[in-house]
Amino acid sequence: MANQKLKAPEGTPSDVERIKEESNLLRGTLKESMLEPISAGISDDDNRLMKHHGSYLQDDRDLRIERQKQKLEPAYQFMLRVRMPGGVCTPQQWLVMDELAHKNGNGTLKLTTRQTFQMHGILKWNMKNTIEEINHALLDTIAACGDVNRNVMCNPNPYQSDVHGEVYEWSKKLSDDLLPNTRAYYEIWLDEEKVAGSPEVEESEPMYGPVYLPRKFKIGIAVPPSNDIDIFSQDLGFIAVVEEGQLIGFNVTIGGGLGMTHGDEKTYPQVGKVIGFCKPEQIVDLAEKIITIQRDYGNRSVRKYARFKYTVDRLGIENVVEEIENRLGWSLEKAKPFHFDDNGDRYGWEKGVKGRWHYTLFVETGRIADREDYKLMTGLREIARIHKGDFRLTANQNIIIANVSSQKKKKINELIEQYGLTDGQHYSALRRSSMACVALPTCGLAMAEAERYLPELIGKIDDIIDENGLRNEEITIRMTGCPNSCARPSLGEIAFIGKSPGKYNMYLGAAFDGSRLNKMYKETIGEEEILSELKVLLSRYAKEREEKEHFGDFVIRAGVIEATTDGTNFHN
Ligand code: SRM
Ligand code: SF4
Repeated sequence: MANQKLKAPEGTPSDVERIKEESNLLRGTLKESMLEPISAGISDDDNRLMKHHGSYLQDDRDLRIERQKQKLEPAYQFMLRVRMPGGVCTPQQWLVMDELAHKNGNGTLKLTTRQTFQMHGILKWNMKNTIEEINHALLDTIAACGDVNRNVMCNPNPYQSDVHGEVYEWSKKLSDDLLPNTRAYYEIWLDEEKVAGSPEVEESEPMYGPVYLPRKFKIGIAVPPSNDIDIFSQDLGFIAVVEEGQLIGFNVTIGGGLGMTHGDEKTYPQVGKVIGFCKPEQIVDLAEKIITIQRDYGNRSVRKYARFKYTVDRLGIENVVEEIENRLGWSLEKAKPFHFDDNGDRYGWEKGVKGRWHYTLFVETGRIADREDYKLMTGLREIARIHKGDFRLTANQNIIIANVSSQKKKKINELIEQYGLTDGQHYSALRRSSMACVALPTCGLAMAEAERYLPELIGKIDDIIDENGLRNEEITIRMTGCPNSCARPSLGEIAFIGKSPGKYNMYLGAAFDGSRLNKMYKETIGEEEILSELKVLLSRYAKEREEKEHFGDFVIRAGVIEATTDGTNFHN
């Protein structure tokens, strides 16, 4: 029986709802569109569906104006995102991605903030064989984007302890169990015979329903004391609780999410709230029930108000928890104490369980490419050729060469040195703690540069850092080209969100452990002002900070900005 306290918002369903409804479980006319020979693009309707298959139609924005002048259609190309729970791949899979990036993409790979690969610049005619080859390598792109559950994140180093390994298995299980049922992906890209309408096979989406979710849905699992996956930014988060070396269950968070729209106060970033504790074997059931609540009560008229965080706020968290428990038929236990230290990565060699070694490499802005003076892509390819362990993509856009035996470590180290691959130790700790989203030239929503600009800006901030003796101070710094917040800027101690070319809103004061949002400090400023503001702030920080005080905490104590008031600090 429907819960009387809960109501879905009224309003005409958005166009995307119609497209999904008419799509015959995400098929639409995608297959035909991909074969259509005249345009390098596809229709808007098919592009909406394409996302659920892990891809977006984009155009090279650097070429837009020139092509308009020449009366050419935009330089259409596709971005492809892999589904890879916990960011784990084998050396063979790495080599396939590397080869495809050169053969069909723009010759680079992007390690994303949700621990997976993106390839850019794929032409329509190469999409099918690219997806086929990814699948032959036992990876896929299903549900990497779209109104479904996305890549499930988890702490990237399963060899850190047995619990880390166990948690990784749960992230895979969640990812697999929450996949859509439709065979559309297999028919369109992998030549599976059409099942829809055939009398033998009943195709349905018992959990998602025929129109899927009102919006994307994100799940992550953190293993304290590391909050490297930014648990509080997830729609649904699980915080591992370990007693005497055993995983006894998870604290559950709901309602996190960071996207917003400039100037629209009805949109906002928000950290998830802890609602209780469950046992490991209960998490799939719990995730399914929460997803069905978002399916039933999420906003289907206005997409920018449709994320689960808004559903939770509109319905009231107590009512949502009550509904979760009604649907489950059991109750969550009281949350257990937990503590996070930071939301960054630990670089360099580390020894894990079973005597295996792991090397975390610093990958600035997550871009795997060869530059004239830094052959990162070639170096990693050579490592993949001899590596017998695996690779782990981190949520901070870095990579772990993981599970290396003591014998292999020497050989891998030789390659690291030969190619000058770096764990970032010779950079400032600020640079090592940086993240930037893709933004220009591929992202259609970018208002300003991010990936192509942040490294340069940090070079200039580094001068101030050095003047003040702060080279080894870890301060998280994040930049995005727009307020959609793909590099989780609201959880950076210093953050920049693009407003227009060269102009950013500047934010300060997030917690170093990712548990408190930052606040806007200056609006629409350019490089000169950014540097002059930071000159004052960093010099004050160097002189006035208390022992072990993080920059994000300092700016609040010093009254530079006010603390956020929504009770977001979870220190126990
Ligand atoms: Fe994102 C849309 C890139 C993580 C919030 N994101 C996009 C699109 C697809 C642009 C578009 O819709 O046309 C970007 C593609 C750019 C390109 O050229 O590749 C894009 N998002 C990324 C990635 C690749 C950034 C990166 O540099 O690593 C990340 C891919 C993650 C993955 O592997 O799945 C990425 N996006 C995020 C995150 C961070 C996270 O999930 O941990 C967020 C904020 C957290 C959240 O969801 O609240 C995020 N992306 C968005 C939003 C805003 C959603 C909202 O709540 O309003 C959009 C826009 C949208 O969905 O309409 C968006
Ligand atoms: Fe694009 Fe904005 Fe996401 Fe950056 S934050 S990748 S500019 S959508």
